[in-house]
Amino acid sequence: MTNQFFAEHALLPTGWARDVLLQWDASGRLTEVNCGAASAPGVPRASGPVLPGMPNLHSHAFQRAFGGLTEYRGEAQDSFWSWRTLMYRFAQRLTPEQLEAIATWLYVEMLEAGYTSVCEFHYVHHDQDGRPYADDATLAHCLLRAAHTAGIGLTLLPVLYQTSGFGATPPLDGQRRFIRSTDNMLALLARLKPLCDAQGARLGLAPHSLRAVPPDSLREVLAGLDAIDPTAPVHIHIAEQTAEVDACLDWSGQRPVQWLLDHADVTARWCLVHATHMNTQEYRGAAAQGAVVGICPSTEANLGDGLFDFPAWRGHGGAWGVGSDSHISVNPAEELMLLEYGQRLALRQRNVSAEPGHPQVADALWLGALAGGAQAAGRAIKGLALGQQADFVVLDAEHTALHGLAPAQMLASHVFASSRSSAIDSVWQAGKCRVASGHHPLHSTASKDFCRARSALLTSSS
Ligand code: NGQ
Ligand code: ZN
Repeated sequence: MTNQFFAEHALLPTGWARDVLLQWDASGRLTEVNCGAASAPGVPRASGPVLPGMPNLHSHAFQRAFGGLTEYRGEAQDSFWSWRTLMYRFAQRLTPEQLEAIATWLYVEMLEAGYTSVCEFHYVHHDQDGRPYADDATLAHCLLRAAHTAGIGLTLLPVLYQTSGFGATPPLDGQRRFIRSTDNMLALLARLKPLCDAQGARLGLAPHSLRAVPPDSLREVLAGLDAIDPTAPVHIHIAEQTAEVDACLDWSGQRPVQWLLDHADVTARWCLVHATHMNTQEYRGAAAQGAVVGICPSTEANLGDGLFDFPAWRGHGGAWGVGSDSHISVNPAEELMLLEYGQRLALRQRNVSAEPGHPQVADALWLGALAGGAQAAGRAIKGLALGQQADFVVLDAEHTALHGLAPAQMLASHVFASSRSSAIDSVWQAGKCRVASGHHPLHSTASKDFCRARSALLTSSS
C-alpha cells in the first residue's frame, strides 16, 4: 500500500505551496508535508492541484431521499414550516434498510464531490410507531455502517429531542420517532462511544434546538456528556427562522443565541448551526467564545431562512464551516459559491470573502470552511499539516474548465465556473484512495440501492 504522494501544487493551511511530498502512517496521519521536495521515482504524482478534503459539518442523511420533491406550491404561502410538515412525512416512513442505502449513496456522493468527512446530526431514532427498536441504537448503526462502507470520516451526533416548542410544549405526533429522555440519550451515548472509537469516528451530541430541548434537559445532558467525553463536539440548530427568534423572545425575553450564551458554557467545541439571525452583541459574544457557525447555504436558500451576515461574523474573527444539511446540493464548491453570491447580492459588491492574505476568494473560502469544519467535527482533519489525517482532493487539471490555468485559478474555476460538473480527479481519506477518475468504486451499486430505497419510501409515504 502506498503511503506517499507528490503534488506539484498543494493548498496548505498557509496557502499554495510547490513540490509537496506527503507521507502518512498506517493510521492515515500525515507524518511528512515537505515543500520544495524532489519527486521520487515510484511515488504517485497528483494529476492536478491538491486541496485539503472538505469537512461537511451538517447532515441529515435521510433527507437526501426527497431532494427535489418539495418544490411545488402546497399552501398559499409555503415556508420552512410547511416544508417541515412534508419532511416529517418521509421521516415517519423510513426503514433501517432504507436509511442505510440512502446514507451509503449520499456518502459516496459526498466523497466524489470532495467532502472527506461528515457530521451526522441524527434524530430519527425509533420505529415508525415511535417505539424504540429492540436494539435501541439500530439507526445509529446504519449510519456508522454507511460511513464505513463509503469510507468517509464521521462525527456522529445523536440528537436530543423532547418538545415541540419553547416552554416545553409536548411533541407533535410527527415527531414521535425523535423523542428520548435525557437518561435514555446518555445511555445511548455510552453504548455508541466504544463503537465510534473502534471505527475512528468521533461521537458528539446534538441538542436539536432550544425549541426541542428545555433548559433543565440541556443542562443535564451536557453534564452527562462531559462524564463520557468532556471535549466531545456539541451541535445545535439555533436562530434559523425569524419566527423562531420571535418565539424565543416571547418565551424568555432573549434571542436564541443570547439565551444560549447566557445559559450554557458555549466554547470552541460548540457548533451553532444556522445562526442566521444574530444581532451585533450575539456576533461578538458567540465569536468570543470560539464557537463555530455552521452555514448551509444551499439548504438555507432552499428553505427561505434569510441571509447570514458573513462579513459581520468574520469581522469578529468567528470560525465557520459549511454543511449540506438537507442535501439539496452535495458539493462543497457549490456551497462556497452560494455563500459568496448571497453576500454579493445583498451588498452589491464583488469578492466579498477575499482576505488580505488570500485575494483569491475560493482560496479564502476553502481554507476558512476547512478550519471551522474540522473544529466542528472534533477530528484531526485540519488540512495538509503534520499530525492531521491524509484527507485530500486532487483536481482534474485536464477538465475543460481548468485546463492550462494556474493552481489558484483552477480552484477558483472549480468553485465558480465548473457549471456543477465535477472537476475532481481523485479523493483520499485517511490516506486511502476513495475516489479515482471521479468515481467511487461503489458508485453504481450504491446508486441502484438508493434508487430502490427511495422508490419504496415514496410508495409508502404517498
Ligand atoms: C431538521 N432542518 O431537523 O431537519 C431541521 C428542520 C426543525 C433544518 N433546520 C426541523 N434545516 O428545525 O424543526
Ligand atoms: Zn439541520
